Amino acid sequence: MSRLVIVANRVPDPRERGASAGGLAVALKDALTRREAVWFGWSGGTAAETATTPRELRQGRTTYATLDLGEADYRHYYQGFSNAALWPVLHYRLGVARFAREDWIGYRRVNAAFAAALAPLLRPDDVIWVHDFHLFLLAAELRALGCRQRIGFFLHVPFPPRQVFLGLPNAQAILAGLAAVDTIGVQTEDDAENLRGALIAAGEAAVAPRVGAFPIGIDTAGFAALAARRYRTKEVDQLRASLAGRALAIGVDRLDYTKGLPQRIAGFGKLLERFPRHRAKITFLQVAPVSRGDVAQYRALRRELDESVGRINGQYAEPDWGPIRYITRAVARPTLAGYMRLAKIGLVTPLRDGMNLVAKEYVAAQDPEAPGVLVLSRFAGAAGELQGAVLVNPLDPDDIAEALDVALTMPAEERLARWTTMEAAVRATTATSWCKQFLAALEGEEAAAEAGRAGGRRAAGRRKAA
Ligand code: ADQ
Repeated sequence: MSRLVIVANRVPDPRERGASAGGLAVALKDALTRREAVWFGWSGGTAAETATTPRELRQGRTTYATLDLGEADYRHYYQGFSNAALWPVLHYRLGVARFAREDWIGYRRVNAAFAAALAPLLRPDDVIWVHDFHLFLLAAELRALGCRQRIGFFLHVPFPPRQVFLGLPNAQAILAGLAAVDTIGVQTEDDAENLRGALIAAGEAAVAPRVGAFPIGIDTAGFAALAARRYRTKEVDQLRASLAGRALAIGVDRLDYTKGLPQRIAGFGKLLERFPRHRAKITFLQVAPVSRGDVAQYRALRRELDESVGRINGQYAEPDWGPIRYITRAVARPTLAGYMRLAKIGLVTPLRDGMNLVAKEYVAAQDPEAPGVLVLSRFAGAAGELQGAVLVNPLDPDDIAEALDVALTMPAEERLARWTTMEAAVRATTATSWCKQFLAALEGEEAAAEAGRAGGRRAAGRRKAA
């Protein structure tokens, strides 16, 4: 089997794997244990200049090859073009995006630098799988260096309608860069339609048929087992005891303006205002560790949340009950899994999200005898599969309040019926199946082409013999 080369902005530290690992490391675990692999990308560290030769660390069958980013590249490529321009635009938020020519230049420079550092590590029959919006141009840069390997690209975040995407300066260059990719994966059919539309509008119609939807999943059985185990630990016991018999609603997100946190908090406030029977009967725990804390919009979001949580707690708290518990520190994943199982309501209301794995994790974490209710944004990719959720418009606090009321008063049979359909969906698309399907699409064509070439050689051989 040929070697798999994963390229992603961030490379996990293999020494920190195990129970606390999240994100892409979990999704790729199966693929990485079954074949020789290289995982290439940014170390997470900075230096005066971007490194030209990666540091390599071997663990199991995977070589982790990482580069430090130069200070200027960190500012322009990472904070600038990736986080301040692409991230908002891809989440339909043109108005929040900040564009600067130096950021675009930095983005191109780092994509080229990554390609130059990766190319010498490649073998002719490697299969390359590039991840996410930080590296839209990597495939084109590799091609420019003469790399002929199969290259796949997967976009973890949404792709907006072309009218939005084309508002991004340099949109055209990004779409042209995708022409170097053999298989382009996105999370949902809507994303695929949008990307195809943008490619066609940009004169890259030939690339459009290479775009397909590959919804990402979780390690469903693993997460369910983790939640069941962690349910019986001191941390979860303490949380349970502190609720004094009240229901728990939980939100788990990175502190990001796409996650709809202000509207969610406002929605919870509306619940207490409009449905007084739930006052002092429910506690909302929001875990949202600070991410990208050095970007201005994120600092503003933090201030806004501090204020609105304070306001609602001030208005509705009783001496023995506070409505909202809000934690901006990181909480370990295993503990979160236990909390999710305890929570009667999972509140997942991003304004836009590629998929949202927290929604799937909440479903997997439930006690099959007495599952909770998922209140889910219709604008999360996960909504396509999780039709058993109570779906809401995440921009509308009143809609969130009404959904919470529905969830809190839902009869046990309906809860079970809804959860059963969702659990089946979460089990049907897992991290492993996602990975297999994408690689089959990427390599299947190669295998077919290889078979075709072999067939052609055999036919030529027969003709010669005849
Ligand atoms: P994210 O925006 O990071 O990912 P999400 O899918 O919700 O969003 O979470 C990814 C992982 O991070 C999950 O395993 C989740 O449990 C974990 N996580 C989130 N918040 C956490 C917290 N507060 N503490 C600990 N762990 C936390 C991007 C896209 C998503 C897409 C994923 C995967 O934005 O739409 O689902 O990639 O493709």
